[in-house]
Amino acid sequence: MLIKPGPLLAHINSPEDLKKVEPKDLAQVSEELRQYIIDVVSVYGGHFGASLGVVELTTALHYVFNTPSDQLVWDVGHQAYGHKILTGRRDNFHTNRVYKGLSGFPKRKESNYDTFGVGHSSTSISAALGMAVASQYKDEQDKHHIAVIGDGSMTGGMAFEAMNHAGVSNSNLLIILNDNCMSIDPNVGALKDYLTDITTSHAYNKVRDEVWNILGKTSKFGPNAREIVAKLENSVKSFLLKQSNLFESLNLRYFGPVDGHDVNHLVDVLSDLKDIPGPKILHCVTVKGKGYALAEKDQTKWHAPGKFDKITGEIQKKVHETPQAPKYQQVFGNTIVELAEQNEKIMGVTPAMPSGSSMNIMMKAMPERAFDVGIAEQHAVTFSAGLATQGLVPYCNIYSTFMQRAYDQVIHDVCLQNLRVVFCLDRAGFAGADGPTHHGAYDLAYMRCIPNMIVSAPMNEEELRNLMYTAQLPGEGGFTIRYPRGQGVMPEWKTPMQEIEIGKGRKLRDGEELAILTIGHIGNYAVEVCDALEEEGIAVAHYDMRFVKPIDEDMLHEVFSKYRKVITVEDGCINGGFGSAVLEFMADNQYMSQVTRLGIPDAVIEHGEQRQLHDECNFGPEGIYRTVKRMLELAPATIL
Ligand SMILES: Cc1ncc(C[n+]2csc(CCOP(=O)(O)OP(=O)(O)O)c2C)c(N)n1
Repeated sequence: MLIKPGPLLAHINSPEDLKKVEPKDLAQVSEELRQYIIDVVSVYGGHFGASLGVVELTTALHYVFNTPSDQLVWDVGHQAYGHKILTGRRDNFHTNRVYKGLSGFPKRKESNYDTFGVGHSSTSISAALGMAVASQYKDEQDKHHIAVIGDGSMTGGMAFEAMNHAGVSNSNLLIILNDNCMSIDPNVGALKDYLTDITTSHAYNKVRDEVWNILGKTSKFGPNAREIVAKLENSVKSFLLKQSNLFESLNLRYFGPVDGHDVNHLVDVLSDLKDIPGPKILHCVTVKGKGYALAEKDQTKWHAPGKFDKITGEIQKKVHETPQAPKYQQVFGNTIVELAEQNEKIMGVTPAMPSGSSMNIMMKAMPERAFDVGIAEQHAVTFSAGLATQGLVPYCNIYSTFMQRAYDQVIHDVCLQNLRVVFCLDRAGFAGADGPTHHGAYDLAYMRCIPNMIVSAPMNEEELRNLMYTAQLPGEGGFTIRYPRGQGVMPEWKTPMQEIEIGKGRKLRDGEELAILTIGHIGNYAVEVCDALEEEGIAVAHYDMRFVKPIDEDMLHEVFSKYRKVITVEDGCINGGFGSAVLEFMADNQYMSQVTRLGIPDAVIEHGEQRQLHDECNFGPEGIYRTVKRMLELAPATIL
């Protein structure tokens, strides 16, 4: 479907073209950019509200700064659609997030204007500071370095680590705080309150006015009153700002707050800031979803709504003829409440993903027992460890990819102290259209090497519930349960929960020559393959191992005694993951079977639908089927 840009936008193929636009027409360019984002995202899907909120800012930044020589870094990057459209990718923009198309986030490989690859939050200030210090070192004095970071991302510890460094760096860094009071869900924490305070109360301005009024009234200083007040005002200002402004206290010059939707004012302010050297911050107030009424009203829903009818605002839903299985997320959200009703020690923790993980169900039902701690994975884990020291049982739900941030906390704060913290790793395996920054590819490998850690993955909803039930029974150490984004396989999922023996797998069927060993939801592909093979008269065994650690050694003894051909399947990295655990067992126990490991190869796998990516990596049903056939043709291994 051809989507036509507005008349001005149609001629903008680069920031050079944008700079030819008269200032009076910038508002129209912004409006056309907004409309184009609405037109494309409504048809093709993607992130939505965040990009609408920074349309004017994006236009002003590319108008004022000399990109790509000036380095513009977007935090997270889900708001950079306008940036992509203005920097030569307008006509490809309909391929955004599609297999082999544009990435949904800035990506260095994709464009010179994408100065830094993003997807995980709170990295922009560090990256831009690194660039600024490099420019200083190379004596490139004229270069500007700009980090655009949302108030949600500002809650991440890295942003503060970077500001702490920037404040003593004397580098040419401009931080733009895009403050829309929202993360994906409403932003949380004391920083949010602080930002609202400085936006609404203007403590400094109030005091200045009071000083002026007092002096004006008494007119003690006669005709020089104005001059004296100006002097006094300056010293009061610098004193008060240092005292009361968080950013000034960190040695960053603070400007704002400014209206982030007044493009001409933004152009003036940014032009002025260009002349002010050193690290500085501009506080910009914007509205997430600006210009699309429904998105302004329900900002969480319209963060990434999928395809929708732009006129009616109706979001497309797939129509199914048969009852559908629920999403794992939904099962998690309902099950944790069910468990918490029975066990008063259970607590819920999520770093900024209440809706995505469904922890919002518990936050609503039991607000005093479930916490959104902001985009703060490290804190989420250590906070959970703290709860555990007091005998509580925290369920810390973190997307697999974001858990990478908190690895040391898992080792140092949870496992070394053998504390029972339950890690529910959502979005494990391929994240789909979000791409490599979001794939949960490494968790099996990075969790299984830690002592005092149980690593499990359910193959269906019943298994997820049973694992969640088992994890809250008395026990020690970390307990990881990882599951993918999306639907399970059991429409009737509200099964009574029961304990699973830790480290015990399930034999799903016997075979003759070959066994398939799977972990987690991906095992359902093996079921399909075994069914198809059975119809051909080939009996292949299938074991759902459930646990990568402790791995079911009795079951593996059975497998390697009986089958000389084994295939392992996982939707995690093949290096060091589940298949590696099986190979280690085989070597350690002197077995000798032919083993093929299927999983995510040692490469960056780009974005696409989960199924496309499984097929690309050869562990979709066809890949497993082909592998079985190939292995059955192999001559049996001989011991030399
Ligand atoms: C480390 C990490 N944790 C969680 C996320 C998921 N996430 C993506 S966008 C977002 C909200 C960001 O809020 P903000 O920076 O204010 O930008 P806005 O969407 O409001 O424009 C979150 C939590 C992430 N990208 N990275």
